[in-house]
Amino acid sequence: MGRMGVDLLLFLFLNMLTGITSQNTENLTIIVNGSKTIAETDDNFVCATLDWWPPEKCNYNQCPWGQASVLNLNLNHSTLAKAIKAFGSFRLRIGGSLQDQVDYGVGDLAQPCLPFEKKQGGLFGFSNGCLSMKRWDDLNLFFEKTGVIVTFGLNALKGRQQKKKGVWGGRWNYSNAFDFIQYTVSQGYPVDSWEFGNELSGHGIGASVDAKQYGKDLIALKSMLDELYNNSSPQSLILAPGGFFDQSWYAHLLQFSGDRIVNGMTHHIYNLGPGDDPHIASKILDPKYLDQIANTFINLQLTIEKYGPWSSPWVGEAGGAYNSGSQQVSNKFLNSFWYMDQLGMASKYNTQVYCRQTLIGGNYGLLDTNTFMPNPDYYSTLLWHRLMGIDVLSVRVNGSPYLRAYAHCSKDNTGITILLINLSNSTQFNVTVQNDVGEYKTRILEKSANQQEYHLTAENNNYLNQTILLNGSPLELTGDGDIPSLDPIFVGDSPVSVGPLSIVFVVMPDFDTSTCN
Ligand SMILES: *[C@@H]1O[C@H](CO)[C@@H](O)[C@H](O)[C@H]1NC(C)=O
Ligand SMILES: *[C@@H]1O[C@H](CO)[C@@H](O)[C@H](O)[C@H]1NC(C)=O
Ligand SMILES: *[C@@H]1O[C@H](CO)[C@@H](O)[C@H](O)[C@H]1NC(C)=O
Ligand SMILES: *[C@@H]1O[C@H](CO)[C@@H](O)[C@H](O)[C@H]1NC(C)=O
Ligand SMILES: *[C@@H]1O[C@H](CO)[C@@H](O)[C@H](O)[C@H]1NC(C)=O
Ligand SMILES: *[C@@H]1O[C@H](CO)[C@@H](O)[C@H](O)[C@H]1NC(C)=O
Ligand SMILES: *[C@@H]1O[C@H](CO)[C@@H](O)[C@H](O)[C@H]1NC(C)=O
Ligand SMILES: *[C@@H]1O[C@H](CO)[C@@H](O)[C@H](O)[C@H]1NC(C)=O
Ligand SMILES: CC(=O)N[C@H]1CO[C@H](CO)[C@@H](O)[C@@H]1O
Repeated sequence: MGRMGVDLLLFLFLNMLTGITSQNTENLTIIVNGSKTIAETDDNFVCATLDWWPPEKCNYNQCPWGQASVLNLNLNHSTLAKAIKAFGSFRLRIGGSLQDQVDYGVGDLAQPCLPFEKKQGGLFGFSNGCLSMKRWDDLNLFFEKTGVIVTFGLNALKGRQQKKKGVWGGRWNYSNAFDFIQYTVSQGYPVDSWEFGNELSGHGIGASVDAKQYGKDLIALKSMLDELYNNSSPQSLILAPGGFFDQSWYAHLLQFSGDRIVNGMTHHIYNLGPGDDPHIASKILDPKYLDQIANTFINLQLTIEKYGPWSSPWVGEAGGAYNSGSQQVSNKFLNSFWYMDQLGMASKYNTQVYCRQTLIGGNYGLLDTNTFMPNPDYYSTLLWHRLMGIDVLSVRVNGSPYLRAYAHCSKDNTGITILLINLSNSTQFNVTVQNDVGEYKTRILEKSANQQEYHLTAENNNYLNQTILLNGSPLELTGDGDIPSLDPIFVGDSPVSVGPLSIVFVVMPDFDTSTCN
């Protein structure tokens, strides 16, 4: 297509954005403070999980897991590899509810090594399951080929007994974990981080363990890693407890494990309620509702500052709606409003990594469980990964609470990138960006042509569509099955038009800050 064609399309697209709702436009100013970073994330902030649920896992009369388990996912599917490779490097956390029922098929437990089965009275209704070393080899080959950075969640219930309903006691028996990690180290498989346990903190979900015992077991895990890694290979991090934030339990864990044992305090977020909740859509579009979870981020940050400044917060698992997600919302464009807002909010409070439940599996996969096709959240998070750098800047919005804004230094570029989320279904915002130290608008004209915009919208304004549009065109795999390129539009030095129910990334290479290069 010639330059004329592109310009024509751009013209039509902008008219479309502004045309629909020209009757309802508000000017709005956002002020970015570029003089200081307020937080910093890990280089690989974006992360997703691979869970253990077998095909028999069902909720609300649906069984949305198919063959998407660590044990049975088709690692040869070309879309899977392409989708991961598009990130350059991609964090994957292996874990989930059944993690504390996993045996590793090595040493004493090499045979028999069987998958999970439905079991009356079993935790979460399932028996123990086993990860064979053949499957672990296949997974690691796949990780190496696709550029995956691995977090592996260990079974932290091994050796403990149920004392009373839901409460488990006794020491962790690490002998099987020892054999597994020893095998992993001997094969040279790089595990970035070992996470200890899943949802055993506080009152627990299926089971809970006392923070004091948990802390002691983490010290044992640390000395085990010191021994096995033997200073020869780069040592992995320790993450814990991979549960729901409970202030006193988390504080106790840091106190009882002690200095420099836990590198990352992982917590889980399911703030949209159960997957069959009919109000998920209205919760996502309600700025007051979205703000509620900020308290969790703030309190975790304070707890770490006070009791374990050597550690940092991670979101180890977040799926929005729990019990496998919502069939109506989790795989639709609307979910990106929750998800992008979460990434923005989490990074403001120093969260290092944010793992989305799931990469694939359940209703909340970034990829569709059956077809492996990318869902809307796949594309929005790919844009985040490519555009948002690690340094977080503070932003103030002067105007409607329905326009939410986050700013980071750009990744691989000068200046800043702003994420704008318009929760309003009726108002278009014309957004002017100001630098708190001066007028951003005083840039010279030639430079302003560098401003790049990525507008994400839904087909026919239907936010429950599974197709996401970038700058007016649907994002679909190419004829060769590749992830499409994600191209910006250049609109020059005008306010940014943020249409109703849209998500916009704006890259401003000429935004002058003292902190971003
Ligand atoms: C909005 O801003 C434009 C300039 O970008 C200005 O012409 C217009 O008067 C403003 N509208 C309102 C309602 O303030
Ligand atoms: C911007 O950040 C700097 C450094 O923290 C602070 O001194 C200044 O007051 C901030 N400006 C605004 C408008 O918040
Ligand atoms: C995947 O590919 C490998 C070789 O690349 C092959 O050994 C294996 O059987 C394949 N698995 C499936 C499920 O197709
Ligand atoms: C731990 O489990 C192994 C089997 O995996 C068993 O041989 C060993 O006796 C157990 N250790 C303790 C202290 O119970
Ligand atoms: C640790 O490394 C040293 C020197 O590289 C080696 O002699 C020793 O066997 C190693 N120990 C273990 C437990 O691998
Ligand atoms: C906007 O949302 C409100 C409720 O959230 C609804 O009543 C109204 O019909 C919607 N308007 C449009 C134009 O879709
Ligand atoms: C908002 O921006 C659009 C596109 O630049 C423009 O057509 C419209 O007049 C602006 N509205 C206001 C109120 O400034
Ligand atoms: C969703 O979008 C697709 C393709 O863009 C379109 O064909 C379909 O009709 C839309 N579905 C709904 C329910 O709006
Ligand atoms: C001021 C404004 O635009 N309010 C609307 C924001 O969007 C929600 C739903 O998306 C509407 O309910 C409000 O009326």
